Amino acid sequence: MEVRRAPTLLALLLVGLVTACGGGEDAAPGGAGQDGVRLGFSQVGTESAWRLANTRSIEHAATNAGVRLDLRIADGKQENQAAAIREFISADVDVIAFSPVVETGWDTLLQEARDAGIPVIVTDRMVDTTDTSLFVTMLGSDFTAEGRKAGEWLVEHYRDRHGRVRIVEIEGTAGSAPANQRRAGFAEAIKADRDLQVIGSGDGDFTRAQGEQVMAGFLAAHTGIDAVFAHNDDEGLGAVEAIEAAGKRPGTDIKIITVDASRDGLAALAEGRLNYVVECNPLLGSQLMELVGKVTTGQTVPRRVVVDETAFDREAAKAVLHNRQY
Ligand code: GYE
Repeated sequence: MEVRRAPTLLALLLVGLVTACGGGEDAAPGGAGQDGVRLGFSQVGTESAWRLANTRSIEHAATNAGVRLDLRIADGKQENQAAAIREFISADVDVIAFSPVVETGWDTLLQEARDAGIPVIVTDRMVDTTDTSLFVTMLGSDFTAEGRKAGEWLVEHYRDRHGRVRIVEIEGTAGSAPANQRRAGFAEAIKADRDLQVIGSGDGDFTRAQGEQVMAGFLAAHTGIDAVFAHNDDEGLGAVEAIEAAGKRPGTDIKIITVDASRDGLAALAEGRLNYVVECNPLLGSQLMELVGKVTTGQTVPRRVVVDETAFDREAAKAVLHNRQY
């Protein structure tokens, strides 16, 4: 396996070695056409628990399948992804896969890959392109459905309450598919009850630190916030800290809904500091390797592969927490 990484990632890799042991989902055997295939994969960054689990999943699945993985981490910058993808093209890898930081601005690059005859698999986050034949398939979650599930929980929770419900939204990275689509799905669902109103929204960049900062700003600017929709667990956990620092009880005085269902998110839910967590599964490695095998052996693949997901309330979180893989 050819893996080039920035030295700063060493710490993350060590964490990966420690926590990877139970990794059943990545145990798919090789032999499905992937052996020896050279895959260039451009990853978004290291912003969240989800992202670290996703990277680990892809690394393990590549090892198991005998795929020679060239992994590049873009530190949340589109230009780094563009540079990595151009290097993959010059190195003439067999397949390129990437999780685009933001949705737009990929057409030229995808065209360059096509001109070089290298198939591209989009994973996790969708691209917004004028020509969808520029990539062979997209493997990832339905973010709109995730946002909808978050909104539906609020509609249900406040069903018997009359009067305005003040919601603040901590969004994911501006311009990213999960931020755009979770926002849209959520807005669509809360339309069912006119009392539910988003009174503020800010970019939490999918990190705990930024989530905390954005929430502190909301608490300073608004009184009587009832609920928070954070686009991922990390932001939601940052919001928990800001709420506690403001002398309020997260989960009780202010309801919090998040997305991902990482171990930390579910632990906070089990403790009652979060109220509802929508699942977004990062363990995409073995499915990605399967697609890589099919693409390189000329088999047809579906245009879109959607990941199965659920959502958790407090009791459900308690039930799964003990063997959560990420
Ligand atoms: O929800 C967030 C991560 O693209 C689905 O990115 C992914 C999102 C995930 O940083 O935690």
